[in-house]
Amino acid sequence: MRIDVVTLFPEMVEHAAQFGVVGRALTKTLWSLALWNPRTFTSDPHRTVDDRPYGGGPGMVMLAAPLAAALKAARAAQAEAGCAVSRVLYLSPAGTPLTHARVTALNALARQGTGLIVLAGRYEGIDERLLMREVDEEIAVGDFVVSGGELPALMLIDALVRQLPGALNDAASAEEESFVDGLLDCPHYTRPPVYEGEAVPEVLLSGDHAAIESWRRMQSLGRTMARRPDLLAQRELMKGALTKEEKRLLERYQQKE
Ligand code: 9WO
Repeated sequence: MRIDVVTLFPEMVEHAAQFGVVGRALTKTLWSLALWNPRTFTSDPHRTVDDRPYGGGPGMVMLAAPLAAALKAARAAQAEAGCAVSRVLYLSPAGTPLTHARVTALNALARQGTGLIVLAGRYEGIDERLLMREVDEEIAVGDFVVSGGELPALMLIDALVRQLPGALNDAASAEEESFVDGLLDCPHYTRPPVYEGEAVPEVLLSGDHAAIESWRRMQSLGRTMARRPDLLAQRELMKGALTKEEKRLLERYQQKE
């Protein structure tokens, strides 16, 4: 998988990509990363990348031309590296939401040879004409605004890379299936058996694997119902109504609460 990032702060992305699962996958060459700073594609003495918004208002808008030049370089580098096509992704609070399913779809595209170019903006935004001409998908990682697209871009990249075969160990990969099922994760416990007077749920110490699995499923269903009823509704559309067993587990969870 090949990812290029266009950003005014390449060091931020480069540095963050060195850690944990994502960094290990980079060392294993499961993916490769290249960074492009639009400032290096300017020719004026001040290396200008932004200007005041037409129509007035606060803040600055990123100029189209330096971004276009950076994107052109990224596309050329991806073609040189063997990518048949490139897909440009813009991280923005005005994008459509990133979901597990969307990550999986992008991961599949990238594995089939599409190079991903991730555009991270700063200031109040990017000239709309650049976005119109260059961007294939506008993606939001949540309904909030941050100071730039770099952290959202890193979230997208992390989600994409951890889905690559060999990025996670087999046990962890199987664990991932839980979100695929459209439910929130169950609670986790480790030693000590009693912490600050709070004991680990007895069933987890029982060695009864069927009972443990059933308890975890109950917790996932109960938490999803309590915290993210929208996910349960979505799951119902995808997979049909709750099974009798799932209804029974939810009732048992609600009795305990
Ligand atoms: C800045 C701003 C200031 C006042 C009123 C509204 C405003 N919106 C923005 C804004 O959207 N700034 C962006 C900063 C410009 C593009 C990059 N930035 C960004 C990306 N902030 N938050 C994101 C983002 C991306 C993906 N998912 C969630 C948030």
